[in-house]
Amino acid sequence: MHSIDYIDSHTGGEPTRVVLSSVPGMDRGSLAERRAAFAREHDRWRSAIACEPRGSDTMVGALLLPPVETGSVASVLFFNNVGTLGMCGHGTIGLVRTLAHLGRIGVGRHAIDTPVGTVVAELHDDGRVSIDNVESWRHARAVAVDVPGHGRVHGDVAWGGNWFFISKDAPLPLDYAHWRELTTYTEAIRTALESAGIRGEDGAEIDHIELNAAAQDRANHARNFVLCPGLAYDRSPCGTGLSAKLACLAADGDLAPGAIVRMESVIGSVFEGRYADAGNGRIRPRISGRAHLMGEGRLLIEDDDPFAWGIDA
Ligand code: PYC
Repeated sequence: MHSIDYIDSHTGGEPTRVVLSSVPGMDRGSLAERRAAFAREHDRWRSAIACEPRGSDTMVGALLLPPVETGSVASVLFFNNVGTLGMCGHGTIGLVRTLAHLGRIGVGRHAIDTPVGTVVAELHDDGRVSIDNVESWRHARAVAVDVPGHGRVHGDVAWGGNWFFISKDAPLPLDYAHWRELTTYTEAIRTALESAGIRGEDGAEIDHIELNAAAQDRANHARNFVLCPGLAYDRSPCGTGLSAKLACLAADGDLAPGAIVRMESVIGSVFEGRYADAGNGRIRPRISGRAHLMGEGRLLIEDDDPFAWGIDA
């Protein structure tokens, strides 16, 4: 029998499962190499932790590792029901809440290493968390893609720690009541991008699709719907998606450095975003939100359980 200690939190409704136990093969190499090794050789641990019956398609796992950079407090590898993630904004906010709960960090700034770079998290004294995310940029503007059943859809391709296609072309209001139709629509966009060979830099797959619309709450500036790689929609306003959106707003000259964007998710949870100019057409986004603890415990993996390693394993 294997056992895995974890702490669950949610950030704006999107869950994060911080994995405190060690997983085989994760003790050497750069974080990018460990991410690749986790996917290649230890994928059953991902599915055991994130997939049903212990997890769900919304679950983001956060494998907690020792820091690799001098001055960092921790490293983290994020994963979900289908694979690994470069960065995860809501997940980092959940990780910071968890590290504070464990007494490993206090109020202040803390560097955290990820496979796509080091981010700096600030735990505020009211419990909110701000993340200075990895540098983000727009790769391509107003890309057109023909989506079967929906016609031509336009959007920007941008990096915010993951690759996003960001569009204002939405057939329906971005309401919780329409999450099924919006999921089907954004999945069709994703398939069409893949068929058309539209990718991010260096041929990277665009595995997140983000729709943007006006906010429904007058206190906010915009609302999004984000389809995650495993085809669940993000309950939070998606920290890496907001970072990518800030890069597009900056590239269009529609948002000044330091100006705040309050982004609602499709369930109405809110992240605040702003950016600093990083030069060369890039920005350094700062995303703020709040996570709440939900549970802590020990996952058990019995050898004779036919679904020991998760339903997709
Ligand atoms: O907050 O960056 C994020 C995120 C990515 C996937 C789910 N949430």
